[in-house]
Amino acid sequence: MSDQVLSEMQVKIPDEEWMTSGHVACPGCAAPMAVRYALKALGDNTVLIVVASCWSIIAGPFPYTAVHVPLLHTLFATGGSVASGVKAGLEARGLKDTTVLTLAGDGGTFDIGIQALSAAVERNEDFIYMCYDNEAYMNTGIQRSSATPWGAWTTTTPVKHPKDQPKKDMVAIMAAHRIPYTATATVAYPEDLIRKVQKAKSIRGSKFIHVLAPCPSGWKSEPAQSVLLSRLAVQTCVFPLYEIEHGDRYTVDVWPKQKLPVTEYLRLQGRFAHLTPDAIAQVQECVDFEWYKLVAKAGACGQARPDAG
Ligand SMILES: Cc1ncc(C[n+]2csc(CCOP(=O)(O)OP(=O)(O)O)c2C)c(N)n1
Ligand code: SF4
Ligand SMILES: [Mg+2]
Repeated sequence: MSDQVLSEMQVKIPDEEWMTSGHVACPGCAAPMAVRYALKALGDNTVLIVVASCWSIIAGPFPYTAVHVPLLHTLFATGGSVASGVKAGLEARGLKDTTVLTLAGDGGTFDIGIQALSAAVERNEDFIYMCYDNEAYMNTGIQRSSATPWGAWTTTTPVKHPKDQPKKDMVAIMAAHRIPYTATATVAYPEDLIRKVQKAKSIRGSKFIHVLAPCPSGWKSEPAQSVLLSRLAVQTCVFPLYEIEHGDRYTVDVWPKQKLPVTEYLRLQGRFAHLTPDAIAQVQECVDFEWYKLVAKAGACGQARPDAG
């Protein structure tokens, strides 16, 4: 038996490619994979807004880009406001069907851009905001962000003083705005990711998609293991795949066939190599607590666990 993926039978990955192979991400970077799938879901009637991040580099040097859609580079703090303005401009020109997709890292979303993002989604502006979360400020040298998990090494949380705060729950913050659609995704479940982006496209108003994006350079992991790490994040329940409609209707989209211990995920990443057995037990306890909370919320919305019969 494999994981139960709600979208598996319904979604076919589109053949069309809107991203070229000429991007300049590090080998094994999950960030371009996420955008490749997102553009497959959206098609070419899309404007991509890229907030300052690794993706500003990944897209390629001017006048070239690695995507076959209009692309606008913008400032670190402005993902929400630029998306609002671009959408208004498109509508003023009668281009009501064009999708605006903002792409930002965790630093640009959880920290620096949270004010503009909060304001835009509170107005229920019509755009999709995708945060690719590699859990640190990678482009400038692996500094900790509020998305960095507890216990992780970064250059500003060295091994002797690893991060001592938990990861900010950005999905809960977006859901608290009661926007029409909030979801999590990873590149290990591409049908699930594509279904969520297509669903977001079909809904008018603000949509937030949080994609875990393994970064071999910052996570000290093997480039060939980024998809595996994305899958293990889901199977250990470190990063569950779920969606929330209108802030309170929870659905768990992938039910691991067997919930794996967090060590399966942590041991493949050098950024966690210093963790003691006690520290790992603490991580496990927090992951279990959050997972059972999520299952309870989905249960309260009428979703039964598949293995509950
Ligand atoms: C106001 C401002 N401060 C700092 C920077 C420098 N800067 C560019 S990208 C970046 C890191 C972005 O981190 P994140 O959003 O997590 O994306 P990642 O690089 O990890 O993909 C920083 C600090 C900037 N462009 N603008
Ligand atoms: S530093 Fe990390 S996120 Fe940035 S391009 Fe390299 S692998 Fe990707
Ligand atoms: Mg980052």
